[in-house]
Amino acid sequence: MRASSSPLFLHPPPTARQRLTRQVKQLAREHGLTVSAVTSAAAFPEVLPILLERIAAGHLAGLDWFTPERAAASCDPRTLMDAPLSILSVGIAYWGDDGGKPDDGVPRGRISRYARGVDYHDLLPRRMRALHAAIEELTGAAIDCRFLTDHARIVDRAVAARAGLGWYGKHSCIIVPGHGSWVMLGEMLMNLDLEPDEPLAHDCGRCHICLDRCPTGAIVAPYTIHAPSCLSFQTIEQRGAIPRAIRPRMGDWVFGCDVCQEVCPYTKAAAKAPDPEFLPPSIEHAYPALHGLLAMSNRTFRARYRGTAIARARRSGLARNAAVALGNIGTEEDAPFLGSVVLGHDLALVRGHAAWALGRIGGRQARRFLDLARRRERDPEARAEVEQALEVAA
Ligand code: B12
Ligand code: SF4
Ligand code: SF4
Repeated sequence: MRASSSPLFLHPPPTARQRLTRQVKQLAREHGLTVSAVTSAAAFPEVLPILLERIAAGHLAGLDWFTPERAAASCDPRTLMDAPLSILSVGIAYWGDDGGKPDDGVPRGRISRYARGVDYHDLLPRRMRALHAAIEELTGAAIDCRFLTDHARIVDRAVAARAGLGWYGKHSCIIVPGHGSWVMLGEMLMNLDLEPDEPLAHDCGRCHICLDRCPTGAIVAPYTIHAPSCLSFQTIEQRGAIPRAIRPRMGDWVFGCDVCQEVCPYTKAAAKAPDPEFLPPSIEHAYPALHGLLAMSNRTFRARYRGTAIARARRSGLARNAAVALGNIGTEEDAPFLGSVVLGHDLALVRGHAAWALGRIGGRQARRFLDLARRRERDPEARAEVEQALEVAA
């Protein structure tokens, strides 16, 4: 018998590094990290030209921290730690059945699924830290580690793609086998030598559904997002007025946008097993009443949304978004409420967007409130909104 046909030869025993890597991944699952995969801590030289080209083309305009210098640093993990050896790319999955928007006659907005529960900026590092302690216990050694998620110093998706945690969809999100793109990503950069995984050989083929269905055409080409057109940017990062051309396309989104992910065929195959900490504690964290968002005090805002990613939009941003959403889905019945916002809200940004909403809804009552606001409004931008709304109000 030839040596090569021996079962021992075909299945060599795992090396110590492979055994350790398997144990680390098992520990990751036990610590609430749905998926994990390993890549080396080498630089990402192929990513830098893409980032620089996107900055130069204006696709990242408005994200002021996204400078060429930051982009360069984010492509080299060695700027974060002396002699790192491996990156453990991790993710928490959050797709599930949410029952849909309630049909209760209340005009309600829509919040992106990733933001409905505990803020992932807190959740991922908390679980990664617990995993780190478990790895130190396992190895009996102190391990240098940086915990990263949504950090300007690393490109989360590039790490996940090289580690084979998932692959790039044309909507530019990482699609993770069995979970679709509904996975929030993080990394542990460590001076621990783990066995790297291979990137996945998978792509979207001829599908282009997400490009066709994006409400604003923000996916300007496969794998290319024009951030200023993306509803996620406008509803979360934008601090001033939302461009008028984008407002009608927002529909009922008041925080983020999930459309390109929802329409993706891989979502149908995604496990409906959201991590419990991603679940909304109340309907106001998933489908909030728009009148409530517009009437909200700072104190209510903090009490309701502290500890969630929604807090990033601030009360001003969320109320502004609610005004736009009410303009899109509201009826003449909402005119008196919007009128009270136009005449009485403490923030000019919100008064201006409520004026836009009244103009879009139109009708006799809407025009009456806008006329009154034209006489009373002192803020120049809000006043300009009122005047433009009067021009379009039918
Ligand atoms: C800036 C940013 C945004 C911006 C810009 C989005 C963008 N696409 O760049 C805005 C505010 C618009 C945004 C929106 C969203 N974001 Co965001 N965002 C980031 C952030 C901070 C940086 C992303 C970045 O580097 N962009 C620069 C561009 C150039 O990178 P990119 O679009 O990913 O492009 C890559 C691919 O296109 C690929 N590529 C280019 N050409 C080609 C060609 C081929 C053939 C292939 C295969 C690949 C490929 O290479 C590029 C570099 O990796 C990351 C966190 C982080 N630190 O990494 C989160 C992150 C990307 N966002 C995330 C999420 C969840 C979202 C939203 C879904 C939120 C929502 N529901 O509203 C939307 C999705 C919008 C979309 N379709 O991308 C997750 C994505 C998780 C995942 N599974 O992919 C991240 C990773 C945060 C996290 N830690 O989980 N986001
Ligand atoms: S998040 Fe919404 S607006 Fe942004 S690219 Fe996806 S579908 Fe378009
Ligand atoms: S919708 Fe189609 S093109 Fe877009 S990410 Fe999903 S599979 Fe790829």
